[in-house]
Amino acid sequence: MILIALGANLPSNVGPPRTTLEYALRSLAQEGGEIVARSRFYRSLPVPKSDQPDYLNAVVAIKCVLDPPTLLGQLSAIETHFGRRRGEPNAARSLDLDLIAYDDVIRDAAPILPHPRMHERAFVLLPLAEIAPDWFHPRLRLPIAALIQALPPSARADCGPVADN
Ligand code: PH2
Ligand code: MG
Ligand code: MG
Repeated sequence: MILIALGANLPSNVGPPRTTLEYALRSLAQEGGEIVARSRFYRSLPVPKSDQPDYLNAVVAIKCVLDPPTLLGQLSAIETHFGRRRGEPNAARSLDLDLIAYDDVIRDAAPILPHPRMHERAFVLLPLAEIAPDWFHPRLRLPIAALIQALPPSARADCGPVADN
């Protein structure tokens, strides 16, 4: 299973975050990433806390024949297509597509796999648990339920599904 996390908290050249995420998924499918599952869309407070707009986040599982570096390049090209500008780390963005995990691959060169911060992020773990409740972190050797348990309670409170899914 290949897992991609989507996020946006600024409008893009096609519209508000919800529209951008839906278009980005369409692009991903057209570029050979067959989407096999999509979580609901979640609204989350920016991490770290800031006065940025709230994020819209989701996680999808795809099937794809590209190797991790090639897939990462394709995700980055889709971000650029939807007007993503590279700024400071954690700057507000119109589209973020992160490669979270690629089967059980553990990689120490870019793209680091699983994504090095995914296990600290409610906005990745909660949607991921929806589509892959049995997922197991191959490096930490922990199931997703344990990763969610380990989140601070506030992190879980700051992230929930939107009403209109
Ligand atoms: N992405 C970040 C930094 N902070 N916070 C939330 N809630 N959602 C994100 O997708 C996110 C973030 C860097 O990619
Ligand atoms: Mg990110
Ligand atoms: Mg990113």
